[in-house]
Amino acid sequence: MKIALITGVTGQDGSYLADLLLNKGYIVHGIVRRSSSFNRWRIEHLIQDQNIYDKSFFLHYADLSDDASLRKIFSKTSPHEFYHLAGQSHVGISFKIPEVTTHEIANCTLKLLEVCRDQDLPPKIYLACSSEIFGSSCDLAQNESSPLNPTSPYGVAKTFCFLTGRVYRESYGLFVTNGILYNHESPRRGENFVTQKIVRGAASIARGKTDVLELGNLEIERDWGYAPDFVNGMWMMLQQQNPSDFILATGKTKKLSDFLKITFEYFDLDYRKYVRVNKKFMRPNEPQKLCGDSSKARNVLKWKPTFTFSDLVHEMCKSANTLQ
Ligand code: NDP
Ligand code: GDR
Repeated sequence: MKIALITGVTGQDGSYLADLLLNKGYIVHGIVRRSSSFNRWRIEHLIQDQNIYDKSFFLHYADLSDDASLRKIFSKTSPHEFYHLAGQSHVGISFKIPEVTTHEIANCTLKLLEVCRDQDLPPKIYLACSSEIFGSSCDLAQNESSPLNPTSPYGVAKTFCFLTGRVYRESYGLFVTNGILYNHESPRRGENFVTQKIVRGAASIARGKTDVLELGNLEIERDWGYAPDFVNGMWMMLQQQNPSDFILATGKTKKLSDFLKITFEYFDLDYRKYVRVNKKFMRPNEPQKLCGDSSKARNVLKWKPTFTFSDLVHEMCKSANTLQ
């Protein structure tokens, strides 16, 4: 029976990954940190399931900064697969808290690679890299060999993580796979990412609770996909014989106005009447457009997205519509 360890199990991707691995018959260990209010809503269905919780799904307290607890969890669980997803994940906020962002994404990833190296049987390792490593790319669609040109503290830290993963693979023969993932969204997306902010904002306007949605840069274009598709790709990467780097992306770039239009139409509204720009949500710098070329993942892993852009927006709108 395969054993997996996930950091960031309470997040969007970690929660879908736990669902996927449990469905495949894995024993899943997730790392959670202490916070003043409980934030386990994404894995609540697993915690409430008596056939799963503390039988095939286990939670362990730790923090990326707490070396002793992390080492103990590795000794106790001996994972075959290690999915490292935790860390400060908001690009805009990385400009406000650059040190903690860099510490969590760069230093703590390095530390975890060292912990893995010290295991008698090191696990296969997945590192959560990001399209933000390409930043303002000169390539129309980026592939695994595109130049690295990050534009935020978050992007720089993920670039460190990406390059360090390669160094540990090539120097020590560790199975380290970098997943370079483009934006992926879902009803479990955090509330301060733009897609969730838009669908929840539109739902609130439709219910008459608010009459305006304030956003930052409306001119950007992103390659938005569906999170469960991407999590499936993470698992596929660790089923390979050899480690490598893979881009996961739909290859189709959409404007923010496309997302707004489909969302507000779902609620029978015209977004142009409600959206205002507030400089508070602008970033000092960012890529204007990102588009991923996932040919390698499609050819080698046989991965492909199952959701279209409008499937994704509608799924998120449907979920936001059920909230009070
Ligand atoms: P989320 O923000 O939803 O989840 C982040 C997770 O990391 C949460 O479980 C959070 O715990 C945990 N975490 C943060 N800091 C610490 C810490 N110091 N110690 C322990 N746990 C911590 O992110 P996503 O699920 O969307 O993304 C997963 C990973 O993939 C991230 O590394 C992100 O940067 C990367 N990524 C995401 C993409 C996307 O589009 N979603 C695209 C490319 C990369 P808590 O719940 O307690 O806050
Ligand atoms: P991103 O996602 O920065 O790409 O990082 P986010 O949804 O935060 O922003 C996407 C784009 O929308 C613009 N934008 C706004 N963004 C937010 N959050 N709030 C706003 O009000 C707003 N108005 C406009 C942003 O400027 C940006 O261009 C996500 C995260 O999941 C990262 O962890 C991951 O690495 C990348 O995707 C790929």
